Amino acid sequence: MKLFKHPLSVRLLRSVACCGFMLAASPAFSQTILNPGFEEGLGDWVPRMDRNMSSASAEAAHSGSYGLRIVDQDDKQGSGLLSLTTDAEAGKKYEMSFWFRTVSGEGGVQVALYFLNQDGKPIQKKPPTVVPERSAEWKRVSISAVAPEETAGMFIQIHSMSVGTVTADLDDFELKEVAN
Ligand SMILES: [Ca+2]
Repeated sequence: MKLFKHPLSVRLLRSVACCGFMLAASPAFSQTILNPGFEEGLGDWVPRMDRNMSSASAEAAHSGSYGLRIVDQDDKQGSGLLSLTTDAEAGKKYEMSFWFRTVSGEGGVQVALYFLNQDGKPIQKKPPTVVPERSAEWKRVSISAVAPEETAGMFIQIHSMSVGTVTADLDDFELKEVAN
């Protein structure tokens, strides 16, 4: 029986998140993604090379009071936001979903699901990634993937692509095991 949230581990994860993908050596990850609807601002999300492009905004809410708004006005650089790592097991299939809409701009936003080994390192060079099509209306986007061998955890990366500018809203993330 694992704890839903282990405060010390979460602090460790936060303290090392600035240094790339090195996460806590002895994982005690939460079982589900924390703050999936941005109701607590960017709490439990980790900006990484974000350039202050990601923020929680009432205008970006699909449900609740807040959502994630990405304002990328730089046509050479993009945003970066990571979820905390959650439990995952090799061989199990996981579905990541979220709601998305485009406010303005032609640039893309890519959302990737990284699987990590026990050392907190990404296993795949090219993680499962989805780039939602432009849509002025909210739409649900999902992707599923089987966790590769050696998987010990997983996290979500939200990145507005470096080429092009875009303002986009994302909300109501969900990450769950599905039938394989
Ligand atoms: Ca929300």
